[in-house]
Amino acid sequence: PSASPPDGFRVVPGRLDRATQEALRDAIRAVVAAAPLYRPTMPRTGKPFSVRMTNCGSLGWVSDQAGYRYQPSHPVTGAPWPPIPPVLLELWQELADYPAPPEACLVNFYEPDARMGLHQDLDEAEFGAPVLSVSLGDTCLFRIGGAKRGDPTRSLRLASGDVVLLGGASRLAFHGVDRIYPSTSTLLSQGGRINLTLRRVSKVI
Ligand code: MD3
Ligand code: FE
Repeated sequence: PSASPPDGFRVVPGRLDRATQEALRDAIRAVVAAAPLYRPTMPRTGKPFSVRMTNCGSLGWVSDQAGYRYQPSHPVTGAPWPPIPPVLLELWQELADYPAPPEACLVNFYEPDARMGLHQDLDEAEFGAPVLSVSLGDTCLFRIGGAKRGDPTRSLRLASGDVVLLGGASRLAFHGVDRIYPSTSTLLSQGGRINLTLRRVSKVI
């Protein structure tokens, strides 16, 4: 049986039209030119992620053998992260219902065989802000459960242009990406999936 969605979980299918997706794709290309995708490693084990990542914003999420954290610069180049594209800041203003802008935009790039195991996002100081997710490119199978690892989960497909808001109780829900459906979008010429997550990291005083 499929679980009921946690409170505060909101999916907006097809929120971005094709032209906006193309503009966002091009903006993310520019971000990646300034802050190259890199492959993070797991804390302690050093096992590489199958997802490649980069960030834009004043802070970016990184993972290496020392742990998970937010930092102001790229772990490989040492350069500050590039700014968050204005179209994403506008989307946050419209949908997040939070009185301050996002500080971090994590860019996840999935090749067809990439996955993200079930996890919680706990590295932010502010859990009162939602996470806003934008999917671009190939469709994925996304899974979300409850606040405990063993809680029942529900699976849904996220397609290019879909926006998801994770606020309220859903902010602390376990979630992951079980698979990518190859060749389900023409947005990215080389295929694959991009997920952008906008996050508030520090509390607003
Ligand atoms: C539910 N990314 O970057 S986005 C992540 O598709 C992450 O790349 C996935 O999980 C991806 O941490 C899922 C949707 C999402 C993002 C953040 C959440 C779901 C969430 C935070 C709390 C609960
Ligand atoms: Fe997550």
